[in-house]
Amino acid sequence: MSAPVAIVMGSQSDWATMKCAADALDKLGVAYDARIVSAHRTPQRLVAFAEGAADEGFKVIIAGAGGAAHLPGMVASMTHLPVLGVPVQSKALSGQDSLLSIVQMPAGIPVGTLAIGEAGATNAGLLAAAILATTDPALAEKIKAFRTAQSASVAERPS
Ligand code: RP5
Repeated sequence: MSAPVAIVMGSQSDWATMKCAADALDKLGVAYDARIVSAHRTPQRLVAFAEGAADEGFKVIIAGAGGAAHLPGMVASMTHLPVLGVPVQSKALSGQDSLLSIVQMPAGIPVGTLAIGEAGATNAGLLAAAILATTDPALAEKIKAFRTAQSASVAERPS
C-alpha cells in the first residue's frame, strides 16, 4: 500500500523544519513520502506531483515553504486532496512572509495553514494523522494514547 501522506517542501533547506512533520507521523506509525517540489525552481515537477497525487494514493498533503511561499496554494489548486500548509521560518522576515503567502488564499482553494516553523510542522503531521483517523479507528486510538502520554509528561509544578 502506498504512503497516505505526502510531505513536500520547496527546498532542501526546508527539511530541518519539515522533518518535524515526519517525526510526528513516525510516532503514530503513519507512512509518508517526503519530496522536494519547488513552485519556483521546479514548476513542472510541481504540476506533475499535484495533478498525480490522488492517483498515487495520497490522502493528505503537507506542503512547507518559506519566503514567497506559493507551493501549498499551487498544490491545492491542482488537487482535491486536503493540503496543510507550513510556513517555514525565513531568514529575512522570520517567516511572516511565508505565513501570509500561505494563509491568505482566495475563497475557493483552501489551504489549512499551521504555525510558523517547527511547531507548525509538528502540528501538520498530527493534523494529517487526525484526518486519516476519521476513517481509521486504530489510528484514532494511537492519537488518544499520544495525547494521554503528553498530558502525563507535564509536571504539575516547575522544577
Ligand atoms: C523557498 O525558498 C523554499 O521553500 C525555502 O524556504 C526558501 C529558500 O530556499 P533556499 O534558497 O534555501 O533553497 O522556495
